[in-house]
Amino acid sequence: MHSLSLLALLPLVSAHGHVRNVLADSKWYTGWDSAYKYQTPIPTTVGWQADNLDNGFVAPDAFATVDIVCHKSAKSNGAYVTANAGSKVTFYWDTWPVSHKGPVINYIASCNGDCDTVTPSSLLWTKLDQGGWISGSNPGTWVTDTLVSSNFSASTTIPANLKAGSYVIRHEIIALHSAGSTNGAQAYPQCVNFKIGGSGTASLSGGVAATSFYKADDPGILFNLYTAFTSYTIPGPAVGTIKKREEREHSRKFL
Ligand SMILES: *[C@@H]1O[C@H](CO)[C@@H](O)[C@H](O)[C@H]1NC(C)=O
Ligand SMILES: [Cu+2]
Repeated sequence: MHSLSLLALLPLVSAHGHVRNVLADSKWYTGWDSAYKYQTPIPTTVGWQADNLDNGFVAPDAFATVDIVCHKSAKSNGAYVTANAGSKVTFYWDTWPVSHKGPVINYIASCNGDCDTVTPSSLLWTKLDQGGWISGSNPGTWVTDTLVSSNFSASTTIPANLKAGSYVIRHEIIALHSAGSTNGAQAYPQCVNFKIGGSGTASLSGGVAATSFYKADDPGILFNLYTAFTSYTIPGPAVGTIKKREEREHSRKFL
């Protein structure tokens, strides 16, 4: 692509948001910005790169494809956040439109080795935590409003006794402003590499492929914000459990 058409793309790029920074254990890391695609070489970042040049979304008709894992044509981009089990991690978007209300969800998967060589479709995910509807309706107050009023940030906590190793956290906003129509929901996933330290002994179990997270007609995917409602069902698997090495027959909620 030559530079003239690049310039033409720039106004589009500012319309939505991307995970610009990640903060963990008091250290800042660079997330991902589609503008990096045009730098030679592409700078290494903790955020996975993807071909979402307009900061765009994955639509429900692609929820069963590899695009939903870490976004379109995603791949690990060379760097890792270094954090200990039990640490808080904060994802900073550069901006987020207030109209794009919906759930914010975090998942984690083990790379079983080097995250840089892992294929997205091989990752098995455990849901770490989730937030969605807070109050009101039509459209109501949502965790995305909290994200906007918190300097476009949202946090998660690495499970305290997770064993050390390389992991990917998949941070995601699902925008519902058009979700009253079939194929109208918008998933904005961003994968981030972690080298998790500490002396934890627990491993993830029961993880699922991202291609099985959501269906186009899930109640939390096909959902009309612009009507009166009193509840909202966050889509995807239940918040996960991890198993302690010493007592594999028991499992424990993360939070
Ligand atoms: C807001 O977030 C950005 C990172 O996206 C950070 O550089 C900045 O310091 C934050 N501002 C405040 C007031 O915390
Ligand atoms: Cu939009």
